[in-house]
Amino acid sequence: MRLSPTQLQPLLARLPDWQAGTERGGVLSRSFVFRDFAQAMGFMCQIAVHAEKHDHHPEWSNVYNRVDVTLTTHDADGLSLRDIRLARTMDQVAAALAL
Ligand code: H2B
Repeated sequence: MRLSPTQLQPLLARLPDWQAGTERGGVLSRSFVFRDFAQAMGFMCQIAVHAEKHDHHPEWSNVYNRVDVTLTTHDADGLSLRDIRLARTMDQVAAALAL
C-alpha cells in the first residue's frame, strides 16, 4: 500500500542518508561507497538474498566500490513500507560492513 506524505514524514526522518524523489509516484535513493569492489559485492549479495526472500527488489547499479540504489513499489505506484524496510536493512548491512 502506498504511503501518504503524512505517513512518510516520520519514516523518512529515520533514513537521513536517503533522498526522496517524486518520480513514479515516489522513490527513495541512496549511494553507498565501500572500501573496494569486493566489499560492494558482499553488500549486494547479502541484500540480494534478503530481497528474494521478501519478494521486494532494489533497482541498483554498481561501479567498482559504489552501489547506487533506487527503491519504489511498482504495485503501489510509489513508496510502501516494503521500501522503508529494505532501506533500513541496507543501512544496517552497510554499517555492519564498517562502511
Ligand atoms: N520489487 C519492488 N521494488 N517493487 C515491486 O513492486 C515488486 C518487487 N514487485 N519485486 C514484485 C517483485 C512483483 O513484481 C512480483 C510479481 O511479486
